[in-house]
Amino acid sequence: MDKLIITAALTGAETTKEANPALPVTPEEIAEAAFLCREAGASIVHLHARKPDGSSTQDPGVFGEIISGIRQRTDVIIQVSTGGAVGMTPEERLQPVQLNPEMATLSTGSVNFGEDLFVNTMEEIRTFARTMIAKGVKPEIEAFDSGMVQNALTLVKEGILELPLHFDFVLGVPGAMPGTPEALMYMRSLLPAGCTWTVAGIGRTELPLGAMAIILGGHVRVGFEDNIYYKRGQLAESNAQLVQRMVRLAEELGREVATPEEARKILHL
Ligand code: KMH
Ligand code: ZN
Repeated sequence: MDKLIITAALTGAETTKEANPALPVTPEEIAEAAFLCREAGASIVHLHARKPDGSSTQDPGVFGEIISGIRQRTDVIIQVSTGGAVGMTPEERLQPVQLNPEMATLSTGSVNFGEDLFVNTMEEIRTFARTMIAKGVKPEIEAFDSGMVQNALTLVKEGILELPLHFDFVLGVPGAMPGTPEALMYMRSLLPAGCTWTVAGIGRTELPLGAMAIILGGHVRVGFEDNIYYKRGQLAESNAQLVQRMVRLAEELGREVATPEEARKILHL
């Protein structure tokens, strides 16, 4: 079994400081959180950016500040979001890919997102994928529902993407695939041989789905984008605290944790 790749989703687009005061929001806070998560055992950081007022932005200037702050501190793999926040235009969302990060997310379908809609038409998905491939940026397929796996495989048939792909099953978003063991097993069953996958369980599903992924040979995403609690009624103190818990679980279950260099090999970066 490959070593475990832990991704830290540090900020997200939706989480607020009001909900968890430890949320990193400024470029300096995000870079420091990335460093601490790397120290704790994360090999990838998934990045969103915020304006000074805390609202979500895909401004490449702000992403550039975050990325240079991280690069000054550590060798962690940088993955930018192209999901951004609901309501942003595709052009707006794609901007951080211009900074040549090692990875970027690629959402391969549309989905209800609580009260909102997260829209990704097939033509938009193709444009995002072509842009990433042209720049040598490794896409991580964000699959909020099973049809999104099928859409990614359609792009493989069309010759736009190549196997093996790397997937992130985002489970437990209200309106999308639930964060249950059955849902994870089903999503995994859809993948062609050789593909890699990680799981981002939303809210209280982060911990049990992470434990499943450790056992099944998948990888794990944790962090304030997906979950702000350490346990019921107790806020997490930091993203690194959530990473540390996954490292401890992996150790107990006999799965070694990957360094960024090892993660690059596993993901063919
Ligand atoms: N904020 C969500 C609407 C991604 O980062 O690629 C989309 C998202 C996915 O967070
Ligand atoms: Zn995200």
